[in-house]
Amino acid sequence: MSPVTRGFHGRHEKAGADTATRLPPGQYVTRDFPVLSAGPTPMTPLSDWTFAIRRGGDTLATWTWPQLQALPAETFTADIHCVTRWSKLDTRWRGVSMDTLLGHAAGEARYVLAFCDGGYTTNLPMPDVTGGKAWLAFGYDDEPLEPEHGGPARLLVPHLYLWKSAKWVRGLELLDSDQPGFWENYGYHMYGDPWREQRYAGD
Ligand SMILES: Nc1nc2c(c(=O)[nH]1)N[C@H]1C(S)=C(S)[C@@H](COP(=O)(O)O)O[C@H]1N2
Ligand SMILES: [Mo]
Repeated sequence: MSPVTRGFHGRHEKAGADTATRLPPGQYVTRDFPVLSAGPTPMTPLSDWTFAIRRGGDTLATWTWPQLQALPAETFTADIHCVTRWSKLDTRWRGVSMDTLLGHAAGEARYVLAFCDGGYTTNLPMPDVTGGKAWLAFGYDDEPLEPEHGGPARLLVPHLYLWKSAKWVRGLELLDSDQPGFWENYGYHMYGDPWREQRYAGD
């Protein structure tokens, strides 16, 4: 019989020793990987898939799937935090740093709007998708990223609430001014820092 209180089992996992410092306010740790999608999972064949950097009407750069796979990739571990209050610690991903994809274009815009198959969008300041803080992720736990979690590839920006990590992402639109994306238009915070509990506009 475990001496641990029953309430610590199940969905709300008991925290490890360092969890107190790694868990943003109002979050609990889960071992599950919940799926949160505003619509059906799009299924774009890899032969049709591209990732694009756009500005205004111009496409500044595109990568096909084989071209993306040819770029230097990193395996990295991150804690992820959903605004619905679950956090998942030590998630293991593989992907290409957004620095590699944005290249010199990064310095020329202050914000980006990520766009996706299915029409989802989300906005981020350029400093939050550069400097080693964001990836185009296509692997999870040494496997290809599952479609329900955003495969073939999703944005991963672990230092912001997970709605900023656009699944099925197909590119970034470079912007001079901040423009709300899908959830931001419904009242979610424009920035979404879990450590400052920026869940909704005005937080
Ligand atoms: N394209 C797209 N990306 C999305 C979403 C979505 O509905 N569509 N949901 C967001 C939200 S609200 C969250 S919490 C995370 C959930 O990622 P998961 O389903 O892999 O847990 O994806 C984000 N990215
Ligand atoms: Mo979410």
